[in-house]
Amino acid sequence: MPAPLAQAVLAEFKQHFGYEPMLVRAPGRVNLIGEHTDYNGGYVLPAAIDKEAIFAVGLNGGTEIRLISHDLGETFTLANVAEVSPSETHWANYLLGVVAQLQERGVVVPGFDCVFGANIPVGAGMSSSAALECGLAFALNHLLHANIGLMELAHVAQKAEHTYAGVQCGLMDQFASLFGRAGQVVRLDCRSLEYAYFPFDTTASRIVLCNSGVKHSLATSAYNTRREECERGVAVLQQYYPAVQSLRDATVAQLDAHRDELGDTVYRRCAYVVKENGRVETGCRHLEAGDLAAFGQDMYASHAGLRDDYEVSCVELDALVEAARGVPGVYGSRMMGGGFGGCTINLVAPEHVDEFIAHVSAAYQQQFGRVPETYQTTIVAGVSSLAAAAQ
Ligand code: GAF
Repeated sequence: MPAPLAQAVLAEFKQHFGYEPMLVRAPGRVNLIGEHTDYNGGYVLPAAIDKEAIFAVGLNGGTEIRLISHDLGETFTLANVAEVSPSETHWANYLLGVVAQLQERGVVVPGFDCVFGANIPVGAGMSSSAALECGLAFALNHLLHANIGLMELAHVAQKAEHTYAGVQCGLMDQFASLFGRAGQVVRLDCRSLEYAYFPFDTTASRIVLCNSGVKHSLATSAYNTRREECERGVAVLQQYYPAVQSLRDATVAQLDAHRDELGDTVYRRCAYVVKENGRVETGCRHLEAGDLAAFGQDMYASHAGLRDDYEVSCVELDALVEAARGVPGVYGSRMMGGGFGGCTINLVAPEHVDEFIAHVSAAYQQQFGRVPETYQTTIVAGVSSLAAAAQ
């Protein structure tokens, strides 16, 4: 039997549209380390998790797009799929952007119906938007026999985010949602697009997320500004080091040599990215060696850089990281995702998880007057269809 969310989404589809759809699940993601490195040609270390979006999708034989958000109880209709364009309906844009990207690649998209629901907290840095994009892209690719490979589907979803949601994101979130593997984290080289899976040993550590519950309205513009600052840094370095194509190629020594020309802000942004990229490489070695204590130190260093140099943290996230530090069994803690709110990711020894949650919740409540939501996550497979037999 599919999970309750899938059953509810399927039932709503059949009730509204009266035929059998394809059912697809698309997970959110965590990122162990490597934040804001993806759009700098660097490395990331994400995994798909057991928070997911569920889609029921079917071709309706006409030209209409009919979308229903199960969670919001809202509908969106477009009379002619050939006239797709950004909408005032915020949530619809993640889906319409995917249609537009498929069309740009020459796929003829006919009318279709879609009901979707998700248990990925929105704005929590767990990639709810990437799950929406990837789930629909996967479903339409299948239903239309478009034969677009998974990596290209990740680009379809990423471009949908750029063009219809206005976030100039990297590829990490869409890649993780599509390429996740149960029980494994995956290191992606965001330049070459080569990737390698690493087992994540849940007997040694659990991944616990603590949600600050904060969503800053300026997050999108600040994200895009960070990207521009990194590009400005690269433009300065390229005058002296033509081999520097992105910050992935730069060194701290090069940045130091041109600090005045870069200016303080751009210097700090770039220095953070260069160091964070190095942390993904050393972090993978620590994970392979089973040295969680060393990996955890990289996580704390990552958070400090995101807070002080990249300036994408906030007091609530800083407080959650500080509350985690020193709790027995906690290896490391840092903010996760784009920042300006959302979750911290914490690696915690299994036998200490309850104590950790109790401690951090009490500390957060004392400081901010509310208990943070916490999630013990499991690493799952990437986007897939739910077998017809299970429907
Ligand atoms: C967001 C973006 F969508 C990702 O591409 C990535 O840049 C991340 O922020 C920061 O690492 O999730």
